[in-house]
Amino acid sequence: MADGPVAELLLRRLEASDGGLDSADLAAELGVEHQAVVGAVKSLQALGKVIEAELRSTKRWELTSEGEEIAQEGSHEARVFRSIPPEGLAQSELMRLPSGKVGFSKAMSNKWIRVDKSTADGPRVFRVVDSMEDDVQRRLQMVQWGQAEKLGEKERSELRKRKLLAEVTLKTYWVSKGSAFSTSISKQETELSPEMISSGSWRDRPFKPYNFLAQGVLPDSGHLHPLLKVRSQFRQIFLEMGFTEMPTDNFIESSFWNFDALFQPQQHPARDQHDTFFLRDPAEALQLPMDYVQRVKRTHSQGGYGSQGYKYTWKLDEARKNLLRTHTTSASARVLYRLAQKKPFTPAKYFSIDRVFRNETLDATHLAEFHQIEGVVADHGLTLGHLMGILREFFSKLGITQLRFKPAYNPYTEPSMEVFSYHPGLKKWVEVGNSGVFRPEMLLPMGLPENVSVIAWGLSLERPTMIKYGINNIRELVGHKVNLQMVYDSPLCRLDAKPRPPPTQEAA
Ligand code: FB9
Repeated sequence: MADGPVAELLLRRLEASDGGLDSADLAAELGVEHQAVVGAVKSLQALGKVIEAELRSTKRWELTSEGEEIAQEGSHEARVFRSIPPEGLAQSELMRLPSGKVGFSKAMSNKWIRVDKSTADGPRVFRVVDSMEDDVQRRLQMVQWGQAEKLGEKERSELRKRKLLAEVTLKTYWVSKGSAFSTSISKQETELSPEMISSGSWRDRPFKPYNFLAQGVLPDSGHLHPLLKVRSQFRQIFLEMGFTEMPTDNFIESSFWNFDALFQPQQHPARDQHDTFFLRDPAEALQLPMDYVQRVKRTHSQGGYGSQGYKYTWKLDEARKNLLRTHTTSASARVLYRLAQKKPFTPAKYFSIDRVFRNETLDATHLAEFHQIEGVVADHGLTLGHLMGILREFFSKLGITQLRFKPAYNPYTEPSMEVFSYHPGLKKWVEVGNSGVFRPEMLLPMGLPENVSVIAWGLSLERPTMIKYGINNIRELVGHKVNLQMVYDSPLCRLDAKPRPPPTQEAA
C-alpha cells in the first residue's frame, strides 16, 4: 500500500466503523504514535476524496512522565510497603529509599504500615496489612490503555493533584469515508511520462490531482539588506518631493569641504583625531578652488558679509588635511558652491543618503560609521518657518506626524533645531533629526546671492531602520555579526506603516 500500513489499517478500520473514527483512538488501538496516524490521514487526504478528515481539538488524559514511571514500576507507597520485611525496617533506612519520603506518608495514610517509635535503635516501620492493592498503578495503567473515562472524577483529580495525570488538549482528526472511499488505494502517478503517452497507459492509471494551491519553491534570489530597503523608501520620499540626489561617491574628503567651507573653525573639537578619522596617505587634498578658499580664509579669520568671523589664523595646510567625511553636509557644500557658480541663481532641492564616519565611542546604537540622510533647499527668502514646514512634510511621509522642534547648535547653521517625534510604540519622544539655516558666512563666500537662504536637515538611516525592524543592537543590523537569515526574512517594513509594538523579551 503506497501510503504504508497505518493508512491501510485506517481504511480497514474506517470500512468497519459506522460513521468515522478518531485518529487518537486509532493510534491507541494500533499502539502507534498519534503522529503516525496523522501522517497517514494527511497522505490519504492528498489522494483526493478517499477520506474526509475534520481537525478537532479534544481534551485527553495523559500520564505525566512520573505517572508513566509509576504505571511501570508501581506507586511509591506500594514500593515502600514491599520494601518492609516482616521484622520491619528502620525508618531512617526506609527514608533513604528513592520512593521513601513520598511513599511513607501515603502508605501511612493508607494504613498499610505503622511506626514503632519505642524500638531501641530508633523508629522502626512495620507492615499493618499482609497485602495491599496498588490502585494508583492500576488506575494509571487504565489511562495508558485509553480507559481514563472509566476512572471516577475523584480518582482522576487525586492523580492530577499528585502530578501523575494531566489533561492535555490534543488536536485529533475525526476521519470519515470520502466520496471516493475505498480500502484499496493504487499508487497514484505524479508524472505523465512519454512512455505512458506512447503506450496510452495513462488512460487507466490514477493520477495524483494537481495541487494548484501548492506554494511554489521560493526562487533563490538576492535580498536587499534592511538598510537598503529603508534607503530606497527615503529616496522615494525625496524624489516625490522634487529633490535631486547629490553625488556622494567619495568617502574621503578634504577638511576644507568637510569643515572650513561650512564655516567650522579649525580649532573646533570635532576637527581633532578624537572625532575624525584623518588620512595618512593621501594626507593632503591638492585640488582646492583657491579663489573660493581665500574668501573662506578671510571669513574665518577676519569675518565679512556682516560677520566678525572667528578672529584666528586660518591655515591652508589644516584645510588640506584629508579625512573620512564626518557628514554628507560636505557634499551639500560642494553642490551649493557649484550652484553658486551658475548665474542667475536658480532655486534647488538636493538630498543625499550615504556613509559618514565618526571616531566615536562604540555602543549598542553607535558604530564608527552610519548612513546620513540630508535634505537641502536653496531659495530666496527661506525662513525657519519654511524649514519647520518642510520637516513636517518630510516626516509625515514617514508616518511621523507629531513633531517638536528644540533649539540646537551647529557650527554651520543658525538658527538650528533638533527635531523630536512622539513614538507611540516606544511611548516616548524620540530625537529624529537635526536641522538649521546655513549661515551667511558659509553661503556668501560661495557666491550665492544675499537674499538666497538655504535650509537643511539631517538624520540617520540606521535609527529608523532599527525602530522599524525592532532591532535594539546596531550590530544585529550592520557588520559581520548580522545573521543573514534576518536579511532574507526581513519583510519590507513600510516606513509609514503604523509602528508595531516593541519586541517582547522572548522575541528579542
Ligand atoms: O536619525 C536620528 N534619529 C531618528 C531618525 C528617524 C527615526 O525614525 C523612526 C521611524 C520613526 C528615528 C530616530 N537621529 C540623528 C537622532 C538621534 O538618533 C541621534 O542620537 C543620533 N544622530 C546621529 C548622529 O550621531 C552622532 C542621528 C544622526 C544624525 C544627526 C544629525 C544629522 C544627521 C544624522 C544632521 C544634520 C544637519 C543639520 C543641519 C543641516 C544639515 C544637516
